[in-house]
Amino acid sequence: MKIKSVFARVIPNSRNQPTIEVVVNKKYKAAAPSGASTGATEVKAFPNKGINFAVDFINNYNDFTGMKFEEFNELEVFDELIGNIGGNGVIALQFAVLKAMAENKVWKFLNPKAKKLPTPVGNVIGGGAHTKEKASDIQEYLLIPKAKTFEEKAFLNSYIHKKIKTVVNAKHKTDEGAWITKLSDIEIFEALNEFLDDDKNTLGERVNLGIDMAASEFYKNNAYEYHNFSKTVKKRKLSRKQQIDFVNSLIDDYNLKYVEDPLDENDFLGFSRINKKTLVCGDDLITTNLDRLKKAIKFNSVNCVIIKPNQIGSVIKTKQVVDYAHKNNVKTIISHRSGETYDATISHLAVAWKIPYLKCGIYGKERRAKIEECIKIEKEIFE
Ligand code: 2PG
Ligand code: MG
Repeated sequence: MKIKSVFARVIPNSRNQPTIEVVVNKKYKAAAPSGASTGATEVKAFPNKGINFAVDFINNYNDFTGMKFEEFNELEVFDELIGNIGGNGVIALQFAVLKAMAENKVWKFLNPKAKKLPTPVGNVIGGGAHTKEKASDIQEYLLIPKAKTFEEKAFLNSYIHKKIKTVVNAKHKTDEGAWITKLSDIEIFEALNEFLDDDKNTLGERVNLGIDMAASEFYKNNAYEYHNFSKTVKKRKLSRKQQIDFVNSLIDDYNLKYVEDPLDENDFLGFSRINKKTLVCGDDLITTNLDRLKKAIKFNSVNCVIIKPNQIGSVIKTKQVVDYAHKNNVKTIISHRSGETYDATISHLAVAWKIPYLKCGIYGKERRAKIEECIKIEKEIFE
């Protein structure tokens, strides 16, 4: 594939914040998302000189025309531009060139033998940094459906999302399309469990629960500060030890199968004390960074890692993290950001790289884009 043109521009993400879109050869478009609960060790989304500088740099300061690309690894040449165009600029550029190389069939280009779709992990109730309203301290209550096909799993998530609105008396949604409720953190677990167990469709057997605590967001002065803890106790401060015990009791009491960022983003040792009968996942802890993943494995902090390409600002380095995790029996979950675009490259990467889980929300056009893409890929593989 030969580059004839590269064009960058500013587009709004789902939170109406500016992000970057890159178009290669007038046809192949890609964009990068943005987080709200970002990890301290993530790369900068945009350079110090700002997003407009990144756009200008791609359009006017760097001539990409004539460059040839045949293989995934050749995308590494763009890694060095991170200082000029930021992590988001590099990712949008690499995704767009990858799409051009693959003529949009990225999964097939990367792995023509791929046969498995990821399980969609869906954010159904939320709060934390993903809303300005009074909501749960826990950022995401997640559904992990069990069914034969991706399409059936995605349907289960949507069905529950639709039904749960009235159960928790919700009116508004978070940035990721999850319901906002005034119920306390504990009451939400109870409402979800009760709903799943009660449902005549035996949903309890077909869906597991998980959470993303994004605990760094409410870790202040050496304590975890809850503002909506339970029905009777609203404000509650937990020490590190109490937080570890609390998370372990949640795993037992509500049969949680997935727990992301239960502790502060630098507490590798604390993570090692979270019960590994569930998937204990590092997001802000690892920030898709190979050195941090190695440290987490050494400390036995996690058995699962979030994969977000723009946290590390390189699709090549992202792949290295995925490979290293799989080699060391650490599960991977590729993830959207709270400020999203219609770009669905992560769906393709999940299939091509055999990533078992895809966290991409349930509701909202930007989230649906990733789900629809997986349904499309499933049809391409199996029909
Ligand atoms: C997370 C993500 C996505 P953000 O914490 O896992 O759900 O949120 O993009 O705001 O970092
Ligand atoms: Mg997270």
